[in-house]
Amino acid sequence: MKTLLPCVCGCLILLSPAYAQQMATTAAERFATLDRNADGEVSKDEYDGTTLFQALDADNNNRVSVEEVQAFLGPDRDGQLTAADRIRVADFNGDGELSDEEVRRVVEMRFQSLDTDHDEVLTLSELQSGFWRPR
Ligand SMILES: [Ca+2]
Ligand SMILES: [Ca+2]
Ligand SMILES: [Ca+2]
Ligand SMILES: [Ca+2]
Repeated sequence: MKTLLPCVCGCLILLSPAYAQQMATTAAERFATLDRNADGEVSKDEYDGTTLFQALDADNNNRVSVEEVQAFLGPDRDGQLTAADRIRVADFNGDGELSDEEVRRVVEMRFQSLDTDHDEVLTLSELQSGFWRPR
């Protein structure tokens, strides 16, 4: 996967110049986990809860923490849910972290609402800005 990163990063910089620089490389790396054919976008086929969970769970302890969501989404931006808020939206059992089951449950309902330009694929910026909206 590492060798594909320059391509992915290049696409992201074109798509989102404003915050591409402050976005951690790790977010792009994790997006690349979802983007299996490395075209810089995540299609419906590529977007599934298990893969997203793996992309989020940076330390592979089978729990997604606030910090891991934060790292994936990048810095909080004005008017958006914080990483902690987003965890709460999906955290059905209220333990403050997400299991793969909780991630999958949310993901199943989410593709359409994340795909804000309705081109049937998700960019990293679509994924980050819409991730776990309350509705
Ligand atoms: Ca793809
Ligand atoms: Ca973890
Ligand atoms: Ca939980
Ligand atoms: Ca789209």
